[in-house]
Amino acid sequence: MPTLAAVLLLAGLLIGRPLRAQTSLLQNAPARQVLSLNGSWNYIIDPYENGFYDYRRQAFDQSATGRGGYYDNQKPSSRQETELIEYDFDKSATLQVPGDWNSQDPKLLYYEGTIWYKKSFTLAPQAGRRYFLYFGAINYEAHIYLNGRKLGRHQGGFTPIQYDITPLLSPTGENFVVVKADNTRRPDAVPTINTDWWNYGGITRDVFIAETPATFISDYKVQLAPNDPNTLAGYVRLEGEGKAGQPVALTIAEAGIKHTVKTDAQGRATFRLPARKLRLWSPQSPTLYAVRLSSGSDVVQDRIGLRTIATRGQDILLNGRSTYLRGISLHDENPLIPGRARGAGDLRMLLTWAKELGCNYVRLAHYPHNETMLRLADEMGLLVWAEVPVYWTIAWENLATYQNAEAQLSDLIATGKNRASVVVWSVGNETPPGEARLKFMTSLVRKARALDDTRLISAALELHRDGYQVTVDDPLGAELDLTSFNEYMGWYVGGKPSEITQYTFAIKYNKPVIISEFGGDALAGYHADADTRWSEEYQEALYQNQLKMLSAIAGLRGMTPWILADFRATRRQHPVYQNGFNRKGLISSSGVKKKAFFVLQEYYRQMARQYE
Ligand code: GCB
Repeated sequence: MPTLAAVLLLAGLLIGRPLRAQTSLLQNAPARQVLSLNGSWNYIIDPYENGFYDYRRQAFDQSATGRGGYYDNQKPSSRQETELIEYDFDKSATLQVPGDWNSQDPKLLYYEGTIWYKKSFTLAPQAGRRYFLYFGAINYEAHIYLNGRKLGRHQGGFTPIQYDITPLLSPTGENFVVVKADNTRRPDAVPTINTDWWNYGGITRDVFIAETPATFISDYKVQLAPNDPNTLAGYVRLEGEGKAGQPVALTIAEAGIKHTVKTDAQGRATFRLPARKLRLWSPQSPTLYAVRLSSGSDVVQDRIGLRTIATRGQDILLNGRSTYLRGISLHDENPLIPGRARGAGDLRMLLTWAKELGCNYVRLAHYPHNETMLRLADEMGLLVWAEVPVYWTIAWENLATYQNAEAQLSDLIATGKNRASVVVWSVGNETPPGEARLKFMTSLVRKARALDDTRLISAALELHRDGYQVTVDDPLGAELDLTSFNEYMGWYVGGKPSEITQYTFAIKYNKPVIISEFGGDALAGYHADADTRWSEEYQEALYQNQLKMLSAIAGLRGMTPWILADFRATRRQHPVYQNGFNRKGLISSSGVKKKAFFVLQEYYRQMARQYE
């Protein structure tokens, strides 16, 4: 009898069989020579998946010819319409990419299902060059085709997707790419069907074609060795025919570093170098060094910050100094659209608000955010908690679900590993204790450690209560570097805000405590007394008393209250106070700061004085 694991694996391979394996992600892909495919894409709404299955529900792309789906982008061969073609991308409306579809057309606000996208572009391939089609993110499942040929299928709405398209580009230079994007929620997906954020669909991040020489630097990591400010450590990897035994030069001119390594048979080389008198990266002084890697004709430039992060007992040590994480949680959403953040402008607005609040830290909840966000955090001096959407009730027993979560975690780490801002990898949020979940989450923690030994690993846990006694003893906590938990005293539980100062915390682990969430809803502009829910005064009192209550925790080293700004959430249905928004923001969906914003701002001023 084959094991369940073997059957699942085989099923996954057959169903998801890509015609072209996804190539490992190019490090720093946007810094390559790129042809942007952002802008207008024609689209077809296809709730019946008519462009994917025939009328017997057989997938066209699994048929003998592989033809028949909308990805053929068929056109009548003569001006007279003699052939039966029931779609026409070029005569269809357009959506802007990057961007979710929900916020671009009122009839798509609640849409969950398939939308086809098509973009034509001109690119004549040059001999000796390689071309990679790169999508920053597509939510949730994508089938991707170039010139009618399938590149592959990808699951997961927040991580990059990349294919080597060199052999498929048309010699004439005229090409088209078609994407079937499907945001249908599924119980065994990551995240699962139940979340407290909007299920924005579509091609939500940048799309481009990155060009490299035939042999090229595909990956690198340049960071300080764990807990060692005087040693630079990392690796580089080449791909392509000449990848073995090649010299690769690493230059950081401002730090006086010039070092050459030679790749092994797999195209890999590691390095460990003394690096003295570096100006270390920190929120107060976010120094970024110009880093240059070159091999043969390939050159990649980056701007990299160097810092150490570690824990000692209940302290978090940033560059060896005890630090307090003055944080805020945020979604990858611009509340003013409202919709997914579309690029650097939207993201900078969010981080500027966080800086105004007095933050040195942000929790990028609950899924991988845009690579641009991590770079902005580097530049603006904000530490980052980065997370995968292992949220609430995942299908813990399903092997394919685990593999999916692990792939998303690996891609998150691949994308963020050179960013000084990122100090915490989080493997999930509010997952219910139990044996299968512990196994699943522990495997993710170990995977994260194996991939990156230079950052802290955590997860947002839950607590339990007995009278005024709160206990945090989730066994997963033993695996983690930080004790982080969400608590909603004064909102979901625990009585009114004025009562919550009576709670005391028993925390099992001798580790830094970072409160990953607390908060309550307030409708901006609604004023009442501090016992009236939804009022700004209620939220203000909740923050005042939360800060009192939490300050009694000896190991408290930071927090990321929920949340910077109001955000769309389908579960939030109160017709007066919510209207499809989670109103726990300190800033409203029209950009107005609520009273609680100033409570937290004042507390962060004090904490900055105490720790800096
Ligand atoms: C939580 C979740 C977060 C929700 C929040 C809320 O614990 O982690 O995703 O949005 O509570 O508002 O209920």
